Amino acid sequence: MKLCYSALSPFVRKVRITAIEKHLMDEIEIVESDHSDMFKGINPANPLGKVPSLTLDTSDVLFDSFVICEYLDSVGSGPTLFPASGLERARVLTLHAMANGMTDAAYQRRIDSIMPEGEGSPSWNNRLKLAMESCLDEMEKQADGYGETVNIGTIAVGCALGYHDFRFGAEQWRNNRPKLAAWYEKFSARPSLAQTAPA
Ligand SMILES: N[C@@H](CCC(=O)N[C@@H](CS)C(=O)NCC(=O)O)C(=O)O
Repeated sequence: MKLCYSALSPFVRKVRITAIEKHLMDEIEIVESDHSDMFKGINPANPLGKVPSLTLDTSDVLFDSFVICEYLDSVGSGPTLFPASGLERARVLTLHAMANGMTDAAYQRRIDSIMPEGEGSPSWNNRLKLAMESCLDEMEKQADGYGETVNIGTIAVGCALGYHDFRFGAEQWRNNRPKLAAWYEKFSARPSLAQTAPA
């Protein structure tokens, strides 16, 4: 399997964490993305031009990160990260949707901040920042329930918080969110998160 990769992408990180948790890293070859012209996309294997994508030995190309993670979960070993059905599955996927949406908002703000002079939008940036803060507030309410659970929802929360620290550290999400901060400190020490943390 070939994973088209970018070292700092939080979406690629989610796939790498999943691959480590499912004991599949030895079967994955890393292919670097092409950053020569960001306005042309960085991954020719994906019609959307984005990373990650996973090319299988059958020549199938899987994207986006959620689809890749679910595939890896189904072919790897160890506890499942995606509950099979019913309300339990819906809850975990909703947590994933919130955390991944927060990461999307953070990524869009980051891209906006490096656009040529005058091409950014301060109003939209504020809208995205508000979404990130609302997600963080909701995570603080839920944090006691995360406990030691490892699934695609808590993995996505770990990636969202790691990316927030990496790109928006000055916004100090830990202020007034002690439960989430305590949970994240423990969760981010898991080998799969520690080995993939953005440097
Ligand atoms: N929904 C996608 C998001 C992927 C994404 O936004 N990737 C970014 C890197 S973090 C990317 O490839 N950006 C380059 C571009 O859009 O041209 C997923 O979950 O895989």
